[in-house]
Amino acid sequence: MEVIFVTSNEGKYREVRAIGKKYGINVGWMRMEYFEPQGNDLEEIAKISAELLSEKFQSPFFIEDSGLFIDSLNGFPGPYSSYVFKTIGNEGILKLMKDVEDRSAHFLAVVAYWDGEKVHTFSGRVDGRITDEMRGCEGFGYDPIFEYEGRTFAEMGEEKNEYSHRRKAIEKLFSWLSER
Ligand code: ITT
Repeated sequence: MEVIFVTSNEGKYREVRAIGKKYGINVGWMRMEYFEPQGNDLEEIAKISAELLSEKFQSPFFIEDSGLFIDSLNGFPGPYSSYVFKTIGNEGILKLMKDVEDRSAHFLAVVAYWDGEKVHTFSGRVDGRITDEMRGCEGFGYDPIFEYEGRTFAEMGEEKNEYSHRRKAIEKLFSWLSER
């Protein structure tokens, strides 16, 4: 089975392709940016984005919207994670978190699959903490500052795929597709 993943983010695509292999699902990459409405609810954003995008596609596809939510910053950057990463990046987040004691945070991923008629969503979450400094050089985005059970995602390499928010959301999609 082949499914198309629409994303501009190569790091996301690589991870999803590796998860697909475990399910015998071949993940094709449609590399493009698409319109995402603003809002506070990742699931709503992913659903509307996929619906809008479906006007351009003849066959099924999925997108994935994700974000980093930091407790002591009331969930910031959350749905604005992409913009915040491009503007202040990991260094900016570490500055905001300087001397902050509560460093708990989570990643959330929402996958929105267009089946040709409607959108189905699947979500995944992983809890961890924000480090004091960047560690590790693998992965992408906020991986060097997100620690899960003692190691940052950027220090884990492929192992990140066992625990990540994306793994959990994508696994739900792939097992649902396998049962159909
Ligand atoms: P799309 O084309 O798929 O939208 P994007 O990079 O803009 O790609 P999002 O809109 O979902 O993706 O924004 C998510 C932001 O959070 C983005 O800056 C990512 O780098 C970051 N992010 C998401 N998942 C991550 C992960 O597993 N590790 C580190 N950073 C992550």
